[in-house]
Amino acid sequence: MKFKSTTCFTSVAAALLFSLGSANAQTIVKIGYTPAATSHYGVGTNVFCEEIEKNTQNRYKCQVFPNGSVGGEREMIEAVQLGTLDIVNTSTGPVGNFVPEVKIVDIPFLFRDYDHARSYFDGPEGQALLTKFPAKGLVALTWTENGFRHMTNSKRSIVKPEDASGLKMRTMENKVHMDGYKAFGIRPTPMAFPEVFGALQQGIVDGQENPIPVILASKFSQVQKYLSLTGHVYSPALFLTSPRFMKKLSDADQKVFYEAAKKANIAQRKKVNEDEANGIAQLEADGMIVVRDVDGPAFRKALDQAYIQYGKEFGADNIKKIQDYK
Ligand code: EAX
Repeated sequence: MKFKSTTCFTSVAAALLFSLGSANAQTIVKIGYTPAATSHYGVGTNVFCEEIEKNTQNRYKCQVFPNGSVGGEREMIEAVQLGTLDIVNTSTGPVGNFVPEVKIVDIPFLFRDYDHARSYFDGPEGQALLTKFPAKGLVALTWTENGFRHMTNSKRSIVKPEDASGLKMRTMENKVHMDGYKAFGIRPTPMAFPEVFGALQQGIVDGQENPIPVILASKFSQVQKYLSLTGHVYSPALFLTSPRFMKKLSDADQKVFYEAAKKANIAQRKKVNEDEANGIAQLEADGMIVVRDVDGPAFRKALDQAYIQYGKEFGADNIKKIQDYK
């Protein structure tokens, strides 16, 4: 008798707890990126998180890992595939190693300016690239933006490729970039982003290249004297998750995540615009010597041979199609 009533009580309590639990169930979404929380990645990610929290009535909540605190971009993409991280806001730096179709967009001097790049990625070709990810255990929620990359170093002002020649520069783990930079005479040293500040500080490398928003947020002015506005390559970014993660969401929640990513992209690009407008003066005020009148044609010319190689690898027509995209 006693036994029976205990059992009864236990099952009622369990049922009650279960229903309370499911009413309040909150799923934590782990999301990471390499730059600081103050960066354009931080701005975009915060908008994403606010949107999913608001539009799922807090059934989903972000746990954000900025500063490469859970790894560099390659490691975070692997973690997303494995399911130990839910989402990464990453540049395309290492992405071509996972989804080869993306490599073509990393060719130096492919995009003229922000309008060109943004309209390409928002257009049918850019959107079609996003469909290549599921086959590789990834889902691309949206393109977003890192920005046009510029060179910094501790040795000298770079105006033309000869000035860059011989410098040991940290690059992303991206062969398309490295092939181009070799043509400038640079000695490329691929390295994950979380190691870059230390490597610059210790003189393991002379320089690095990144967009203004990254240079700012990473305080590279503390360890680099010279900034040249080479704009030698556009660096796209992506919100990546996995098919496994998406399958756990209802159709309505999937829509919320896609819409949140779109809003995040708008905010992230806006922060890039602001940093482009104000950041260079800030870096000068921080003591950097800035070269604005870079010899663009000489840098482009230095890539003639590399472009022949790119043409063989990606198809000269495909490259031209992107360059001519309107
Ligand atoms: O994605 O690794 C890099 O240089 C990237 O530009 C940076 O982490 C932002």
